[in-house]
Parts: sequence; C-alpha cells; structure tokens
Amino acid sequence: MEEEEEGEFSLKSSASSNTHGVQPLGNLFFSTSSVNSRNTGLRNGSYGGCFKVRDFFSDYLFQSWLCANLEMKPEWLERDNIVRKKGMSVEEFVLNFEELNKPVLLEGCLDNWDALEKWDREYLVKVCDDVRFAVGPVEMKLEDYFRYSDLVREERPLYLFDPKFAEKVPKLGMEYEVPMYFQEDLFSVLGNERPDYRWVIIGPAGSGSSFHIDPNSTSAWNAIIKGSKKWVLFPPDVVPPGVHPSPDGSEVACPVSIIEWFMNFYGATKNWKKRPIECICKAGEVIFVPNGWWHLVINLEESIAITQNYVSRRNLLNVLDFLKRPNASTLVSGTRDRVNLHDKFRSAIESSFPGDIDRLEKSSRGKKRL
Ligand SMILES: O=C(O)CCC(=O)C(=O)O
Repeated sequence: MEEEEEGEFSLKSSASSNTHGVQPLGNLFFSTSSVNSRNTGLRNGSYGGCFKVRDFFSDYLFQSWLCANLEMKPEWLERDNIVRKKGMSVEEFVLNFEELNKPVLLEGCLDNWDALEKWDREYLVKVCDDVRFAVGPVEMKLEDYFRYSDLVREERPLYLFDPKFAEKVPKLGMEYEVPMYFQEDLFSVLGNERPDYRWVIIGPAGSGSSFHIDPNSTSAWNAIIKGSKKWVLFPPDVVPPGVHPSPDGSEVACPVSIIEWFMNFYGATKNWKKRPIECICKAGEVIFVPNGWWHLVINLEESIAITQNYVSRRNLLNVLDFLKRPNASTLVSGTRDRVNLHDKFRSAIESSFPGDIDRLEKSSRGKKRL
C-alpha cells in the first residue's frame, strides 16, 4: 500500500491533506504555499471576504485529523501473547480457561459455519435488503452503511452493532452456530426476557470498541467472519492506562479515541508488571473474553463478526452478585427491567436446575477457605 511518511507517523494513502499541511509535532499548519483540502473555511488568499491565514496552529484540529488518518504502527501490532488452541476439548476449555477466567484464542471452531463462506458485502446486502441495522445513534440499511464506510475518514467511525439482527433477518441467525465451548448459556432460562446477548458487528478499518468491561458480568466470545481485529485485554484487577471508571463501576470514561489510546498510552503498558494480553484475531478465529476483563478492539480492515455474551455455571454466581448490586438500576444493561432481573433470573434458575445455586455457593466457599 502506498503510504506517506510524516516523521514517525505513517499516514493512510488516502489521507486528505497534502504533506505540507501537516506538522508532525502536533499542529495543523497553513503555510502561504499550501492548501489544506479539509473544508475549514480558512483559505489562502485575502479575496472574497476570506482572511489570509498564516502559521495557524491548532492541536485540537491536528489531533483529530491525525487520528483519522494514521496507520496502526507495526510496533502496536506485533505483541501476540494470547494462548492459541485448536481442537481442544470442552473439558480442557472449562478447566484451563473458563475456570481460571483466562482469555484464549480458538482456531478451527467455525469450520462448519455457512456464514464463514457466504458473508460478504454483496451477499449481506442482498439477504438483508431494506432491513435497517443499529449503527451508533442511527439505523441504516446495509447498502448505505457500506457506502458510508467506504467514504468515512473519521477518528471514530460509526460502527454497526445490532443486537436484533437474527430477529430482523432470521436467515442470518441460521448461518452460524454457537461453538461447542459456549453451549451452556443460563440466561436462556429467561426466554424473551433475557438481556441482549448477541450482536452482528460490522465496521471499516479503524472502527472498533474502546476500553470497556462486558455487561452484567457476563463472559463473551467473538467470532471473526471477515477481516481482522487487534485486541488488547487487561485482567479485572488492572485498570488500563487512560481509563477512569467511576467508583461504583457504572461508568467507564475513556476520554481518548482508540487510535489516540495507542498513540498516548500503549507504550506505557510495555513496562507494566501486569502486561495486557494481545493478539490479532483473523477470519475463522474466535476469542474468549472472560468476565470482568477490560478490552479494546480495533478493526485492521473491514470486518464482520458475531459476538455473544453468556452465563455458564462458572460465572453464574458473579452474574447473580452483579445483578443484586444496590445500583442495579444504572449498572444492569440490555434489558428494560433492570431492577428485577436478579430475582427473575434466580428463580428461573431455581426452577430449571433445583439446588444448583446452593451447590455452587458451597463449592465457592470451600475454594475460598483453601
Ligand atoms: O469490536 C468488536 O468486535 C469487539 C466487541 C466487544 O468488545 C464487545 O462486544 O464487548
């Protein structure tokens, strides 16, 4: 790919400003000999009511422009320290990863997915036709979203993240299946009253998810169908640099965009005792995100993925504790009835699996004593 080198930064080949307009030290620079193609309202020349602007510097404009146009640096991508497994049994997964609450990247477990073969732009646009999907604050047809993502050059491109995709287009729901490791999904006892749990995710290179912990203390799996994603994960007891959770955990403020996080904070993690787990997850691969882990994800190319959040016996007690917190009305998400979710879930589990909660509680007390 053709790139323009700007000091230590590599800019995307389609970066909209010419090289003279950018100062890598952090300012937007209009010299008398250069024209910035961004429509700022500022032009060279003092005719037509415009002022001649010389040596105008703005960290604010430059930072946003730079983040929208910066390539991911090779050193942000090279650390790959996740455990990768192919052909592991469910028992091994439970023992070595789910029980220990450790991430793992699973290879080869989507081989029977029709989605892996079929899902590309053309197919999805045809199958989904006029259906509108949730894209940030708006709803869009796929065809329009793809048109937008071809043109977008923003620091935080809109991301398609739809929890009702399988209800809207049932065929999509039939073209993938839950990998064998995640078959136990106890929220299913709530039927239609379960909180949102599955999403189709589509976005261009540079889109993604800034640091967060998944809702309701659930664990998750994320399966890549097309493209690739860079993941950075921190364990529950390590708040990532640049992230400021509120004391009650109800809000996570990550004031910087994903790319700005890499620019300003990623380097600091190199010397941390508890270094993050990192990887690039490619089409056909699945990452297991254990409950409570912070994670940030950036798409390295246009990507299509399915993710599901779930509750197994390994994290049932965590989820029940979470739903019972005094600030459940702000903390619980993905459902309208936030305050009553705990009681509904607990009694549905009691009636489907009598005595299981007691047994899990006893065994957890036993483990704590050891
Ligand atoms: O952008 C992605 O694929 C990651 C999604 C994610 O982090 C989540 O669903 O919690």
